Amino acid sequence: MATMNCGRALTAGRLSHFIGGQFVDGGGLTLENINPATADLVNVVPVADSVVVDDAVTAARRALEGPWRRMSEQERACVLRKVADGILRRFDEFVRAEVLDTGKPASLAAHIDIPRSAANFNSFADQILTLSTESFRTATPDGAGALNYAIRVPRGVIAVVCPWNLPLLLLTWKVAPALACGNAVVVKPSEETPTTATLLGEVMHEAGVPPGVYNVVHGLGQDSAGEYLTRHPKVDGITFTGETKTGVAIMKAAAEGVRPVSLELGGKNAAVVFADCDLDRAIEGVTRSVFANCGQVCLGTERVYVERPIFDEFLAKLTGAGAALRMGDPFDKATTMGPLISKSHRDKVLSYYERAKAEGANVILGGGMPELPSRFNSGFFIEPTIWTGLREDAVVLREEVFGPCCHIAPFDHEEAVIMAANNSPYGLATSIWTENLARAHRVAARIEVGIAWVNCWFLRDLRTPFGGSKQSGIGREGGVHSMEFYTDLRNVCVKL
Ligand code: NAD
Ligand code: 6OD
Repeated sequence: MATMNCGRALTAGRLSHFIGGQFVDGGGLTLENINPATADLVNVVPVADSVVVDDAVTAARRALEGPWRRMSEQERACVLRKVADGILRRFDEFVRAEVLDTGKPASLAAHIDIPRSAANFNSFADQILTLSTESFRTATPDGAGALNYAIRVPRGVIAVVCPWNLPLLLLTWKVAPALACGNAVVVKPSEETPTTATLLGEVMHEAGVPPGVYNVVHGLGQDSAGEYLTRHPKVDGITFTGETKTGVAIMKAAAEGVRPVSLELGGKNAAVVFADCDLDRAIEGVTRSVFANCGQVCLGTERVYVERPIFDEFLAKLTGAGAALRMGDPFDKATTMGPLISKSHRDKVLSYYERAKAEGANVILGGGMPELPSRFNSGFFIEPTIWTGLREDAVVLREEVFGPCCHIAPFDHEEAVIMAANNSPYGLATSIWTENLARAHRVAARIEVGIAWVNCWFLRDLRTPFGGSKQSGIGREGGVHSMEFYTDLRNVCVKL
């Protein structure tokens, strides 16, 4: 049990790194953490240079020689449950920190981000206790035989590099199984959303996670903390969630030293709505999949295909649902959509809004920036947007926008819509809306994705395989698949 005072995550508007069980400053440079709803400064954040990153990796390596390695799976599971309890005990503090960093409605953070982060620790605590390995009796010429059995050993030091859209949820999705398996981690949260990862350091300390097992370094990606971490030769495995082009850079870094990678990358997900669907349910689900988190969900829908007989009605209802979204103060219960994460991301999304018009789209809803009360007028809000009429090869239909927008097209035949859905370099997720069970199974098996939802969206069971096909990623996490990534299998062969 760690008993030293570890300090505080945040002192006088300045966040710290968390290294070897202590909150530390360092690196010289700083970055400003901005509230996207108001453009106000939230905190100043130190940027780790290569020395600071090396300190964190060294602390993690040292931790692997200490009490953490000697703990049984039961003891580790117990510590993880205390981490989950610690997050829930400080629930409001975590919600507030996530809202200030992302601008998302507090109702969303309280419903999804923070409870799911605690659930990640409880789920992987359960899973480590039920993990089994294989064994074989092997015949030998002397007749006595041999026994082969496999054991799982922690990989070692895991680099965890995270995006900004679901900061604590996606971080804990990787940290919880990594720790359950007995590894030590160095986390590089997104430069846009550094706070909850840092606060989690306090919770880890309170829960008795030994110093050095959980480390956090802040900074940017390329030529900064992210790259120093993923290139560090003493890192044994890298797990990353973010853009596909960053995944390519990280995979190259991992090649040096032949380190394993798990990559959860971008998407350009299609929703397929058949005329026999439960329309109200489909509208509710597609509205969430297009607009939730201001469209900044990797699993979100940017291409909607609707069978022709219900196309007009579907379009009218989805447009109505998009128009009913309320932007503004994230702490106001009436607010249902927050801003985009940053000015530069809004510029990028607006450039796609312009591109859609240039490519001949009919703008059915939105297409620009909203007028909001003065306090939020400097925030990075953007209008929910719906287009029709684009050709399948339009840039806006090929590239991930990562904003609250979608294109809706009619279709006439099942085969044609499967081809359209698969006509993408990405393959992360799809949602299929139909009351015809045989068709649901048939289409789900044909769309080239890691996750196919039928009559639902973002319904998660943490034991199931999660990840992307094609350029949406490599590997699967979740349940036993996480355990496979975060452990090395060692076969023991005993001659009897
Ligand atoms: P990003 O790739 O720009 O950044 C993610 C993280 O990588 C950040 O911490 C960043 O600092 C770091 N980074 C950037 N360049 C790096 C480099 N060269 N070396 C090491 N680290 C580097 O992604 P983002 O903008 O934060 O997130 C949005 C993207 O993430 C979207 O494409 C979205 O689809 C994707 N995403 C995917 C999933 C999934 O599960 N498949 C989940 C969430 C988000
Ligand atoms: O639910 C999850 O486990 C998960 N990784 C969600 C990813 C969401 C992407 O934005």
